[in-house]
Amino acid sequence: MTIAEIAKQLKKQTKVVIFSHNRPDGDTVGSATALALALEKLGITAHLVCNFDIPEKLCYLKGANLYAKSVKDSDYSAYIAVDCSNEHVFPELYPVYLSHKETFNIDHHVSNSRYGKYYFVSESSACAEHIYALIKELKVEIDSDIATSLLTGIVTDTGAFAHSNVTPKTLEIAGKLVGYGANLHYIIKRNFKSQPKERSDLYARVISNMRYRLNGKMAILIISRSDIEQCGANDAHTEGFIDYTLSVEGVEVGLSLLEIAPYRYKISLRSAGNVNVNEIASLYGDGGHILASGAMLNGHLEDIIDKLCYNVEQRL
Ligand SMILES: [Mn+2]
Repeated sequence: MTIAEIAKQLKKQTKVVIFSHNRPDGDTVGSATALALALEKLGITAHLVCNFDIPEKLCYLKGANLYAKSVKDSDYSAYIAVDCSNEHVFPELYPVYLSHKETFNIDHHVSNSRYGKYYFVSESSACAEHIYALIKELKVEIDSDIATSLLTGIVTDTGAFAHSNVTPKTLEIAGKLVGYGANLHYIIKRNFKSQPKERSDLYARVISNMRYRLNGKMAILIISRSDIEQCGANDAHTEGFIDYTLSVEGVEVGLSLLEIAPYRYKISLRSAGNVNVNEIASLYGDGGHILASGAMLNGHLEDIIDKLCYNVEQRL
C-alpha cells in the first residue's frame, strides 16, 4: 500500500486507537502523538495505548500524558500500530490489536512482519518520517505540537542526526518541521544532553564494567537488576547505553544485556557496519534494523553471551 492509500482508508475512520511498542521511545511516542493530533483535526477521535509507562523525558509531547495501558471502549472503527515491527514488541496488546477487522501498520523496520489489514512498511530513519508524509497526504496543517512530536521521532531514532540512517530526505523533513515551529535545540537537549542523576550513576557503573570479546571487536554491557536498583534507576534509563560500545575503536559489534527477570534478558545489538545484526536478532524471533537490532533471550547470562559471540564471530 502507498501512503496515499493509507490516508484514504484513515479518512473513513471515526474513532481509533494508536498503539505504541513496549519500552516506548521518542519515535513510537512522537509518531503516535503526531498522528493523534492530526486525526483529531479531522474530527477523528484518537486514543493512545502502550503497555509501558511513557518515559518522563517525553512528557513535553502533547498528548503523551493521555496514554492508557489497555483498550477500554468497544466502539473503535480501527486500530493503528506505529513503529511496531512485529508482535514481539507489543506482545500484551497484539492479540487486542488483531481482534479488530480494520487494522493499520505503519513502520520503518526492515524486520516488520507485514501484519495488519492495511500496512505501509518502508525503510527510513524514523517512523515519524512516514507519519509526516501521511499527515501531508491527509492535508492537515502541521502546527508546532505536531512538528515537535515528529521531530522528536526523527531526532531520537537518528541519535540527533548522527546515525547512518540519515538521508537527504530526513534532513529535508527535519528542516520543514523546524519551520513549522519545532524547537530542535530543546528536543536534542531534552533527549540527549540531560539525564537524571540515577541514570548517570547507572551509566558510570555499567560502562566501567564493559567487557570485550573477539579480540576487541565485540564490546558487551551488562545491566543487572541489582545495579538498576542500587542506583535508584529504572529500565527506561538504560536507553542509549549501547551507543557507547561503538565509540571504542576497533569495536565492530556492541551488545547490551538488560536483565528483565532472573534468566531473562533484553538484548540490544549495534553494528559499526560490517555485521548485519538484524540477522542475529532474527535467529531469536525478533529483529529491527541491519545496524541496530534487539531480541528477548532466556537463559544463563554467560551462555547467552557465548551464543551471541558465536553468532557475531561467524559474520565478522
Ligand atoms: Mn523507530
